[in-house]
Amino acid sequence: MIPEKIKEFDRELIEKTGCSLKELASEASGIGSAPPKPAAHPVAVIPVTAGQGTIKGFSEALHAIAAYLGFPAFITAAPDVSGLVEAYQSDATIALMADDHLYAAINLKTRRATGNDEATAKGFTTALQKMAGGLKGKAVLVIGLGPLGTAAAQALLQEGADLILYDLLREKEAALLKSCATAEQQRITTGLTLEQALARTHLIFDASPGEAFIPAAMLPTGAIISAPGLPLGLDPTAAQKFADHLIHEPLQIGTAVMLFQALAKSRGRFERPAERSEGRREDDGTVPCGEEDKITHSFKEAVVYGSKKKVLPQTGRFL
Ligand code: 2YJ
Repeated sequence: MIPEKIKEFDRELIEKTGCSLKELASEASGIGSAPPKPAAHPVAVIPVTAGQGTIKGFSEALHAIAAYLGFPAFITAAPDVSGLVEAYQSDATIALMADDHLYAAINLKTRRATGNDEATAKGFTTALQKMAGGLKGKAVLVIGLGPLGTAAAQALLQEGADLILYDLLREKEAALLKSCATAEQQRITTGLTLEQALARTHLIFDASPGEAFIPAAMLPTGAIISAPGLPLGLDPTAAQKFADHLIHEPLQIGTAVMLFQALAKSRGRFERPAERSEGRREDDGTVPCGEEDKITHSFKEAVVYGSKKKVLPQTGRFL
């Protein structure tokens, strides 16, 4: 359960990265050295009944994460539009809400909107960078090139890492490579088998929805793994063997980064990667407000509140 385990999670995060959740999120969000004080920014968590409906414990988990970071947080009494009205009337700064397709934080005062994929990619890239003692000039293997993996590739390039891209659908590697600037393309390797890729680097970003396809024997000595992908690509033995250098959780880091990104001063643009083949992108790779609906993303399986449960493949909802 996230609400009960968040302190323990933070302790482990500090052990592995040297940073607390708050420090990591503040750094990953890029809001600078003097971040706004969470205490001054109430967060309204709005349950959403659209589509597959509310998920038991989901709003409570978001509430617990926001409160742990020092935001005055509350769950609106009513869901959906009434909840949004309640958030405005309560003078909340940030609304947190998710339907079957998108999990977003919206700053109700500045109109800045941030999305979970991009925030999760930034947060887990920062975690990898901390565990690795920097990423500049180092090769990082990105496994799984859906929206999260694509956002991670962008974040890792920004950190100065060289990339090895791997996806079961090999055409995704070529498409991502093609979408990068020429200078970035020089830093990207594609077309390797997973075994070849893992023989070239010990730094791994697992954004794949595949489960337990990486046995311990395939991982190099000293492997360091950032794994927001659900479920975990490492098999249970590998996960246990590399536990001290593995970060894998479904909600805390992404939500924390979203909250801090939502406090950034500029209105910004919607911070989520577009499907490469669709959707207009700005020069900085973000998607303009109003065009988020062109984006798709899904989880095949999610881990929420400490128990593993299947999710519907069509929607990838947390269950
Ligand atoms: O309010 C609720 O309880 C539900 N409407 C929550 C729905 C949660 N959304 C999902 O599970 C999305 N498919 C996942 C979005 C995360 C994107 N990285």
